Amino acid sequence: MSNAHQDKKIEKILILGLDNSGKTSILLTLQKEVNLLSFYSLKPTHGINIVTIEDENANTKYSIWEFGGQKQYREDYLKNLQRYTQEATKIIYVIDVQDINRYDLALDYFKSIFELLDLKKDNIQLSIFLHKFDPHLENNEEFSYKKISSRLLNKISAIIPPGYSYSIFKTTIYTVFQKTLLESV
Ligand SMILES: Nc1nc2c(ncn2[C@@H]2O[C@H](COP(=O)(O)OP(=O)(O)OP(=O)(O)O)[C@@H](O)[C@H]2O)c(=O)[nH]1
Ligand SMILES: [Mg+2]
Repeated sequence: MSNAHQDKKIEKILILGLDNSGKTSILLTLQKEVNLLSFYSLKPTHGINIVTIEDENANTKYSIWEFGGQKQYREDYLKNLQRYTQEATKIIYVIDVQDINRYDLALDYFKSIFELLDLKKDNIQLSIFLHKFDPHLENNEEFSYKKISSRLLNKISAIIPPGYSYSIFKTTIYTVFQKTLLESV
């Protein structure tokens, strides 16, 4: 029997963000879920949900840890954060871009996480997903680069110490479906 399975590199990725920001949905898209109904019937995640995804081509196994974002859980994680980040290679922080009223809460949670971690020392990459950036928002003034910069981007960069590199992505479950449609033509 081949031992290729054991040779796979394991990457531990943590996904954090407020409740309802779209973390489980992002996990589903990573698992190549294409049935829209699966996204509509989602329930809040209780505690931590760990999913393993294998990438045959990259010979890598991803262990993805979703941290259910409801308030009672958030407080708990912050008490034990160092334990969870052990051996993590990447943190994805998800912000629901459509939930403008909760931007400040999302930024507060981000700040609390960041203050407890030494990402540079632990060699953890950071990505921020501005999620639910659905196609119809692209031409909406409320979500223009200027508005997003003053409400989110500038505040994010003020939280992150200078010299620490991170990536910010606009994400939405809908482009996955658009892509699927195009590819199948
Ligand atoms: N418009 C839109 N809705 C989305 C998108 N992604 C997820 N949703 C919806 O947002 C809701 C919450 O999604 P979840 O993935 O369960 O959110 P979560 O961050 O896992 O929530 P917790 O587990 O409670 O922390 C669901 O009704 C999804 O269908 C998106 O890209 N666009
Ligand atoms: Mg969830």
